[in-house]
Amino acid sequence: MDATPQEFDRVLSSMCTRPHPAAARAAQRFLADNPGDPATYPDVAALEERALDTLGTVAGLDDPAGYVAGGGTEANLQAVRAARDLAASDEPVVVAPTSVHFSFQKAADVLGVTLRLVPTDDDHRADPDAVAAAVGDETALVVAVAGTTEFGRVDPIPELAAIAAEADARFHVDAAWGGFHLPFTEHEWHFGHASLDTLTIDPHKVGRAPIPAGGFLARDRATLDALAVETPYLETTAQATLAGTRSGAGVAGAAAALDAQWPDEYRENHERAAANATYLAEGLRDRGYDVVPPGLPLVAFDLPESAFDAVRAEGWRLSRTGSGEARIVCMPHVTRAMLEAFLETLDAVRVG
Ligand code: 0PR
Repeated sequence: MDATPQEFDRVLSSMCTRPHPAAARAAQRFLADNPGDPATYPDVAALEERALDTLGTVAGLDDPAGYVAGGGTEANLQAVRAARDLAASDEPVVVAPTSVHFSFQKAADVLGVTLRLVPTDDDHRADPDAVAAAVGDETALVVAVAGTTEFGRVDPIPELAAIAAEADARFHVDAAWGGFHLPFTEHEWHFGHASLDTLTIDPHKVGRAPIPAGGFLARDRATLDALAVETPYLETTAQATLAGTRSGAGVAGAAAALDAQWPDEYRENHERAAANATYLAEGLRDRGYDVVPPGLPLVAFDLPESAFDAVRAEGWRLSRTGSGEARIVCMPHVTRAMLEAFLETLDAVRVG
């Protein structure tokens, strides 16, 4: 098979995007380096420290602990793992809104903890009263989402942090997708705004790093110590990551993406994406579609099955939420011209 990479000019629902050119170049240079063995590959290890520092700056954390993970799934799993291992209870429970990414289901399965999902409010955000009612002595971790996968919502982070603290539970924020939009909004979401223990923020989504590059941040070094295992035959003595061998391309790409874009290009991207989301939501409303008002730049709207199939047949890569709305993620590659063309397709399939 003569395979070619996917063009991005009709990709609307993915959280992946074209990597930043500087990040792609850096990735190419570090293809064979293994950040999992910093004593043998010190330069890529230094790039990881640099990336981590910038991620800390983005997320309001001086001197962050953490690392460049394989993606948001690994970062979320590690947050659950640390909470499980530091918990007082033998049967730890993770309390999270139903809007959490399905990676928490995987984490619960792999780690043998119970995931207690709490219904969201009418605006698809975590409901603090419902979360407070769901926590108890066995709660090891409360999870909030800053930029939900389906509706781009930001949970009330300070209130949820207070509920976690009251219950003596740890608190994790999943900003895997939202983390490079939020610094340019009024939302309270990071370590500087509330008492968080851990946070996920992925360079390989809005950060425009090549895949794989997730971000796992922890307030205290003790979190990483809880995750660390001894590495008897390596020069370094312990490893806190889930993977052993890791992608030097991912780490170097993330460091270069952050260097090139934080903060100015990320701000420009946010402003462009937010304007595009508003444009699209208005365009859809003008045409009579029911639109979920966008939070962060992601537009979900009701689209009949037949129209959904027809636009997909025109090559648009579109997916749906669990409740059936079509969803368009205004990623860096999603331009105004693309959205105009998409609306034209919608008009054509409606007439046709
Ligand atoms: N947390 C949140 C809030 C996410 O949206 C995602 C991914 C994750 C964690 C997990 O991150 P990784 O996929 O890096 O492990 N959300 C995307 C989604 O489910 C993943 C995705 C990305 C799916 C690109 C399709 C695609 O083309 O939509």
